[in-house]
Amino acid sequence: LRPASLSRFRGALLGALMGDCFGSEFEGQNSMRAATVIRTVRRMEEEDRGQGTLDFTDDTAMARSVVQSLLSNEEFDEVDMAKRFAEEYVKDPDRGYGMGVVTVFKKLLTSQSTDVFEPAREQFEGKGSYGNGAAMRVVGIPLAYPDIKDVKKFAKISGQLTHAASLGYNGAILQALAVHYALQGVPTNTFLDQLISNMEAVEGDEKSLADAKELDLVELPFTNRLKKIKEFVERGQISKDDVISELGHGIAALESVPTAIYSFLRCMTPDPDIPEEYNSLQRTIIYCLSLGGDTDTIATMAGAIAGAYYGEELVPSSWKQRCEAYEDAEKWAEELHELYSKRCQST
Ligand code: F2R
Ligand code: MG
Ligand code: MG
Ligand code: MG
Repeated sequence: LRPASLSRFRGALLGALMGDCFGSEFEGQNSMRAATVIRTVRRMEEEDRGQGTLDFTDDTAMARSVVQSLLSNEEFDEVDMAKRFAEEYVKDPDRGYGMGVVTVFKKLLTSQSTDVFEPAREQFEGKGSYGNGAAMRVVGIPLAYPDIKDVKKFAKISGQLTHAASLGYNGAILQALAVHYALQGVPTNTFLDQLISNMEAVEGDEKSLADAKELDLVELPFTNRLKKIKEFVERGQISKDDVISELGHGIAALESVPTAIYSFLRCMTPDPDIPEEYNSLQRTIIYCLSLGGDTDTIATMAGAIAGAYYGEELVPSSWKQRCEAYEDAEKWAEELHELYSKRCQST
């Protein structure tokens, strides 16, 4: 296994943080022209340091718990991770958590059961959540595990702590795979082909097939959207309305993870609506914000992928320094890089 550069690790965690902090200002709005987003972004950039920072939301709060759990145990530990999610929620409940997931935290804190997956299974009358909360926080997994089998396995299990529906945890697997391949610098076309072949297998299991059917979705829904992305990338010039209607910009994993991946790929080349003073990583985040809807989450996922691909060189300090606790992201990126490199040597 090839060790990836430290710059890519820092890019991934800082990209995710910037996406969340800048994106949360736009969460729940309609799509808008890039020029409108940029006017607000300029104000956000220009605020004096010391005037306070842009706060991160639940996306980063939970991503931090994933990373801290992986670093302090040097292994995936579901009991420890669940405890961190719940304790972090109690410490700061006003980070904009999903309406449903809060019930999971409360049960984790009071339950006598030793099964940490039980509260998640009870969500939505036993159907489990298909929200994007498992995907939005998963970046630490592909930064801790170089082996793709581990990436898939631990993205799934970490997701199942809150999201028992296959559409929830499969979204986490897809997002983790996207960061994994971005970290390796895999070129555009191979990137999508790899995601498609992996997701075909992931979504081909009994539960994923049954869940898709139950929700009246096409078979292999994530794979299907990845194929749509391929078509969009080949065609070019896709309108925001088409992106939103075909890929989504909502709170469900299926309505947001593919959109984040598309945004990353689309923004590899200049966009006539976004000034060239913004680099590819910034362009990716700005584009996500312009889609409206679940902007913090789509931008945090796209930011993680783009940051892993371009590395820290494209993280402008003017953006980074506006974000709450950016120093933690830098420190933890180094520690994850060490852990990842150690694992590369032992395989
Ligand atoms: N919660 C938000 N945004 C809304 C409010 C933001 C802020 N307070 C404001 O005022 O602007 N954002 C955050 O939530 C998303 C992640 O959610 P997560 O962790 O997946 O939570 P949950 O509750 O499990 O799922 C979210 C919603 O999806 C619907 N849903 C999920 N599974 C369902 C099912 N099986 N059946 C029916 N509905 C289901 C529910 O509406 C859930 O509440 C991120 O955007 C994060 O930023
Ligand atoms: Mg503040
Ligand atoms: Mg959020
Ligand atoms: Mg969100």
